[in-house]
Amino acid sequence: MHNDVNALFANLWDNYLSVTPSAVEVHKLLGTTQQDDIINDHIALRTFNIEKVSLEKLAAHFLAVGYKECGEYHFEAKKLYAKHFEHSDPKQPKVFISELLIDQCSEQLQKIVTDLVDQIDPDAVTADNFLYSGTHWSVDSQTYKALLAESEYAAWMAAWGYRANHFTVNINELKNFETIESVNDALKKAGFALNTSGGEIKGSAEVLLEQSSTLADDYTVQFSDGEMTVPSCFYEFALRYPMANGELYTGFVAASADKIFESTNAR
Ligand code: OOG
Ligand code: NI
Repeated sequence: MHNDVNALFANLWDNYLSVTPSAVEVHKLLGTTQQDDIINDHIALRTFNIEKVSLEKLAAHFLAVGYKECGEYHFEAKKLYAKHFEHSDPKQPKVFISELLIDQCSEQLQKIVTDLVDQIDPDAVTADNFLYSGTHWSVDSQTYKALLAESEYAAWMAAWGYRANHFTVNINELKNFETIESVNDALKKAGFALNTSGGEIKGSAEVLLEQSSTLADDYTVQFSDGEMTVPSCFYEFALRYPMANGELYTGFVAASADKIFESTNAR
């Protein structure tokens, strides 16, 4: 595991960019210079609730670099459970980790997912690079499609594995934009397709968090039986509002998160 939070995030970012070319365009559009003046509010990772690779196993990599567990979230219809983590340095991105509760899924899904996870070398899970190591299995396009019919989340995991599925622009820290509407307008004008599930803007000032996101880039994956183009990763935008004590809300909103998950659904 890393002991340097900045090294961990630099690797997560490079790995995310390698399959999300639109992220560079987002930075060009919203940053005042070319690149590095975007502050990320949070990132997210996904997994399965199988002991070997559970949410807790991913979380251990963040606890090792100074993160603390802060909130938990339930997504009944999608059969997901999630927690979020914060660093003692508020400039470090928050982290949202979810896991698919496979025991609530079909026998077929359980068998496919168990077969994938069985192919992971147990030592890989604690290695420095686990959170940006991608897939550890061979999977064919028919299996991907079988998963897709039951759970977009499971299919995404089969294709992409362990990596950040999004980074999130902290709108509060942008110099040229005040509102999420103005960010969304700039994105649409530049040709980005936004996730409209539950409306372009998820949440409100009342729940202290407004969020929007692009639809994931299309990217060609090498399955064991050939190539197929599938959704990869996306960019999210978050505007936080102050709580009664004047400090910005740092948590997530389950009803909004439920819709953000759909940013990796097929267009
Ligand atoms: C995470 C979706 C939830 C948020 O900010 O509420 C989320 C995911 O797609 O894995 O990122
Ligand atoms: Ni998010």
